[in-house]
Amino acid sequence: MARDTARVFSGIKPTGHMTLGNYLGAVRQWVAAPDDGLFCVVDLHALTVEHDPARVRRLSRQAAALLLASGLDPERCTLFVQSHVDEHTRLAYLLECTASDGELRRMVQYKEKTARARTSGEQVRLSLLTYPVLMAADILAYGTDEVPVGEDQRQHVELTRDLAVRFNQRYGHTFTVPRATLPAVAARVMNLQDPTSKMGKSDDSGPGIVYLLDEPETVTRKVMRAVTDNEGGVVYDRATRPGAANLLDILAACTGGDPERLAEGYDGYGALKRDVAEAVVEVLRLVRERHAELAADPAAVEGVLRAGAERARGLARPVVDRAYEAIGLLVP
Ligand code: AQP
Repeated sequence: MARDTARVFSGIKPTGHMTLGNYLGAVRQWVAAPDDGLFCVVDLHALTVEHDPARVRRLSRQAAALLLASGLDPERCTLFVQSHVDEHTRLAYLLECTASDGELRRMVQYKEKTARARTSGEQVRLSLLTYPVLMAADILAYGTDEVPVGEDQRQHVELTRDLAVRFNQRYGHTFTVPRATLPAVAARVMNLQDPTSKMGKSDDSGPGIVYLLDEPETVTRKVMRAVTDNEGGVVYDRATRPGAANLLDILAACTGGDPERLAEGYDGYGALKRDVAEAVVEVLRLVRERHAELAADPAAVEGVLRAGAERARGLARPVVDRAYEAIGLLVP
């Protein structure tokens, strides 16, 4: 039966504490999505790099609580943990039989992370190469139309589209072809200490990253120490003045303004940083308050995840069964 609103799916990896980048780039779009969206703590993706099992478990619970605290309403959407729904890995294999080795080796994240791992002498897990295919399965299993993500995930959603189209051409129409939706501003929030690098939750550089649960004083300290430049005035130019542009993007995302227009209101960085700090503290205040309530009731969060997984299984199963049949397997 045709749906009258877009089906939305997206996920977050429990690889670190959730950041302002996750919130402004992705989670806020999830909260604003039409009813019936599916949002997932993609725990299997966290196993693609060196990990501590106890930490992944802890961060998975925390991510679920933070998504609820950010405003996801379990009455209006489905929130679940990826590893609770077997259909994702079931479908991933079929998509591995659809993808080529070359296209996965071209993924920017794979190239960057393997280069980093090799420099530090770490082994590169095979799953680091194949995980974009699992991500494609996450998305395609639900007949997803829209995938709200930050800029860094755009390439993986493009791969998902390519795989859906290829599968449909080879085996008959099976998958909806999804598209990435990015926020108008703050699609790539940069590290405050290194505004040419993304603010990533698995990075070690604490002072450059604002975490959702940072205390207001910590947020203010990090913003006030943000790296900018020595040029005069405040101008929005991502290429030549990335530090200022990042602060203006954050301010625009928090207040609903336009970064170029906002720049016109400042002569120097002191006042800009003060306003950014205040705006971020205000946006995060409610999230921190709600999180404190949810953290005191872990059983409620687990109940949401249990119900979410059951609903997700029911939605994914027929789609994945159709794919099994289409590719030539006997469905029991
Ligand atoms: N800095 C960011 N700005 C805007 N959006 C961002 N996202 C992540 N960082 C930013 C978006 O948040 C969603 C979930 O992100 P993720 O869990 O896939 O990745 P991460 O937070 O970037 O975590 P890692 O472990 O540090 O990831 P890697 O090393 O892969 O970059 C996504 O929609 C993402 O776009």
